[in-house]
Amino acid sequence: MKIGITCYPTYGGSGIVATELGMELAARGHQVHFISYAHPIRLNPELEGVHYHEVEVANYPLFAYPPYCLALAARMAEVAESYQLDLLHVHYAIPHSVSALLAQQMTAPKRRLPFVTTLHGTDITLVGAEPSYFNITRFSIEQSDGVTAVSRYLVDRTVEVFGVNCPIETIHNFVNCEQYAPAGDGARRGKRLIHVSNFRPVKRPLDCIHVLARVVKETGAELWMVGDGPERGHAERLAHELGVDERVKFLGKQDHVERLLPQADVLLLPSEHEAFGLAALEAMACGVPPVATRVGGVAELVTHGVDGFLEPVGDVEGQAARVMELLTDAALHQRISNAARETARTRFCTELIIPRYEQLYRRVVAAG
Ligand code: GMT
Repeated sequence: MKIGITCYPTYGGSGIVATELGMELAARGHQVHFISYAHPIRLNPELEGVHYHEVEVANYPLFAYPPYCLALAARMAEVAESYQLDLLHVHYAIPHSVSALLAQQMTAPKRRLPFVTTLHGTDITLVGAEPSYFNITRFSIEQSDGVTAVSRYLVDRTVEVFGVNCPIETIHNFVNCEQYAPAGDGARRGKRLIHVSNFRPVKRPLDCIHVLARVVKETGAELWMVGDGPERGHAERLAHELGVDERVKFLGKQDHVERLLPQADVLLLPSEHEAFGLAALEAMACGVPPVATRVGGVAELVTHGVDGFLEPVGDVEGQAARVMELLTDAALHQRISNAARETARTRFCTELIIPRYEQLYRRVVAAG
């Protein structure tokens, strides 16, 4: 098939899922066209079957806000016609599904251009629920030819918040278990915690510093903070205030987290909301147990006490207690690590999830 994919190209779960999906589809023989304002960070441009089309947003003094949504729609329609696309697949509803709807109408006289919208989380739980975006988000979801969400939780939230009555299919996030794998020698790595996020307040990165401060004395642990965003400065200051700055390394944005994760012992995911928790899945595939919060769709991935631990939001004492257990009890760590890898391999690997998208594409195209 010839598939157009649109996503946010920067660091963020939805863009990562869209990019990995596109590359997996190309590896299966599909022709994939990424349409966005910048080259998606994880996209390997050398891959056979992968194309990238940049959206240029012309500015003018009259525009207080350059109309990206329109430029994107026009580019989608142009690429669809030039490359005879079978469908568009947009990730994150706002504004991508609205642009796809416009592109569909622009191309309608010549060709049918169905589009699939994948909901990722904050497009529903935070941004989409804002009064100024509410109606258009609901409208563009209902107008989509296929809608998926990354967890059952997010399906329920979408129905609850927006009252949409179109079918929404749960297709969980996935991980390439060959690329994301435990360190070769199987040896314990030491006492290293890792946090991977875009450092937005919803991720509560400061909680990671509080957790480290509670375990550092007994364990001598260190913490790798991977990513960047608005909370980074606060996290750095807090590490200094709590006297653990020497034990925290801020690595900034990283393109190859699959090389960092296997070097850690525990992943910290203390988020306030999480529709799925891709960072936890990637860690689990590497055999790194997650200590996460019991929010949103995380429990669809992590089974408490089996392949990771789930604690309440903001309960840094509880999270620190779990980290202590994992860092001081080698048998427990090994058991949870093995189970985490097994969960990733048997429930969320690419071989299981990508065919679900292919089936949906075939259905949506055949519906015409
Ligand atoms: O908030 C983020 O972490 C980024 C956001 C995004 O859309 O870029 O992530 C969401 O999508 C990820 C991929 O599907 C999910 O794993 C995350 O749980 C979800 N984030 C939230 O719901 C906060």
